[in-house]
Amino acid sequence: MYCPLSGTDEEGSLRVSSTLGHLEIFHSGQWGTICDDQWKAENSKVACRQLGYRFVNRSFTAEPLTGTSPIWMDDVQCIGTEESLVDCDRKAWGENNCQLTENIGVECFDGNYALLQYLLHYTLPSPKTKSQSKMLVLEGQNSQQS
Ligand SMILES: [Ca+2]
Repeated sequence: MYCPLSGTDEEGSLRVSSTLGHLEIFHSGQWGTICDDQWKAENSKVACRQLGYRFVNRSFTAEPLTGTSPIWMDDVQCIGTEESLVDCDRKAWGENNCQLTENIGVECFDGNYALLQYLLHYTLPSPKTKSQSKMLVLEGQNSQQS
């Protein structure tokens, strides 16, 4: 599940490509990508918060891009409390040693989705009735004897 496009054409604004899933940042009048070098969880946290989401699902290296999209950011190192990726330690705009195969992507979610994930992972199977338990024990004994 990708975050929807939510970028406005403002300096430092973020959006996520709905087709390839990579993160894009607006700088100097143009959307560009962010390199995955040294990417860490704190970076995703800041990115998701900036996009208007409460939680990070995961980050990943997105599908390679073809074309001439600028690689705006590289070696991003956030603490996790920054309001924007622009506030994180990083190389200067456009300075990078990356290819367009190294675009970082993020998946974010909000509170409701978090609850859903929680329920899916932690809902236990309903307790067995007494007779079902007995049957399972008998089957076990049979298999040991044969
Ligand atoms: Ca780098």
